[in-house]
Amino acid sequence: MIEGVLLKGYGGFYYVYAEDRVWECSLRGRFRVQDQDFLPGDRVKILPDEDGKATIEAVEPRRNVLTRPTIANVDQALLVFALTSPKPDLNLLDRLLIQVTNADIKPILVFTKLDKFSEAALTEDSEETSITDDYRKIGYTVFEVSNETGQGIEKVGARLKEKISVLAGPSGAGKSSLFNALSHGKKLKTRELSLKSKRGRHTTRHVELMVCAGGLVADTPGFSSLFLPNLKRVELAELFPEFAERRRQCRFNSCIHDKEPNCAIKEALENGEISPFRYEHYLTFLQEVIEAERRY
Ligand SMILES: Nc1nc2c(ncn2[C@@H]2O[C@H](COP(=O)(O)OP(=O)(O)O)[C@@H](O)[C@H]2O)c(=O)[nH]1
Ligand SMILES: [Mg+2]
Ligand SMILES: [Zn+2]
Repeated sequence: MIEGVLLKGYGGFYYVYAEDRVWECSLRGRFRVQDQDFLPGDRVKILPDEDGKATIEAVEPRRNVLTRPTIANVDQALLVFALTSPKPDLNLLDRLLIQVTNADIKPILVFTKLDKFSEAALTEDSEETSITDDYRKIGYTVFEVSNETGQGIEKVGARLKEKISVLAGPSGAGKSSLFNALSHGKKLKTRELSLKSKRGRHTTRHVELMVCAGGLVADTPGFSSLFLPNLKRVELAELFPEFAERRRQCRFNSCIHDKEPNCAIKEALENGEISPFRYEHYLTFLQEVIEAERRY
């Protein structure tokens, strides 16, 4: 038997990546009887037959399950945002960071359109280069790339090897273009191509993992808004790393860094050690968490 990872189920067949190739698999009878569901990302054992196909014989327990898109055993999420056109929606980025971190998935920030951004920075003096520095300072892994020129692509590719990754971010940020720049095989439709084929903007239809830069990657349709996961107010601050590391210097143990006196987070904000936009987003999310608490 060989160990592999399920890429997708389609039309009663299952496609499994194992030993550097994709196997078309059917299910052992007992799985059908048990009505067990399979998800992309499931680690399976397959038994090859004479005609190069195989049957799925066993499934490993899942380490985690991401919803929307539904994928099992996700190692990391590439949060893809354009540096410019469109301007990055940092509220959405911080929301995705909360969601991904709370699901125990490592976030990797990838800012695209570096080529356009560099041009813009030459013509007008822009202050936005500091966004990437802001997130690096907090401790996040941050890459800046151009899917057009290939700048920075190799470094991102090196992070994908032997991992299961998902691409998330708003539509138009360059997720499909990034996937194409990273992979040397199968190409995904980018927005331009999809408009040509008159099929609308939502070209990314079903969930599937694809082989890319020595790892497995799922492209996702763009998120435009996202609800926060079910959190308590103290848990929210824990998901802001730059707050979590200072929170024990707050006067009150139960400090939620809002109106309390002697708050280490507000002091760090005043000293310029915490970015104002991060604190602003924190307060917005805190309000949402408090409102959600009231509803239950
Ligand atoms: N100049 C430039 N354009 C890009 C870059 N990445 C994506 N684009 C363009 O941005 C548009 C949206 O890209 P797409 O990959 O479809 O975004 P998605 O919706 O996130 O999958 C397309 O017109 C791409 O050609 C980049 O790094 N530089
Ligand atoms: Mg796309
Ligand atoms: Zn505090």
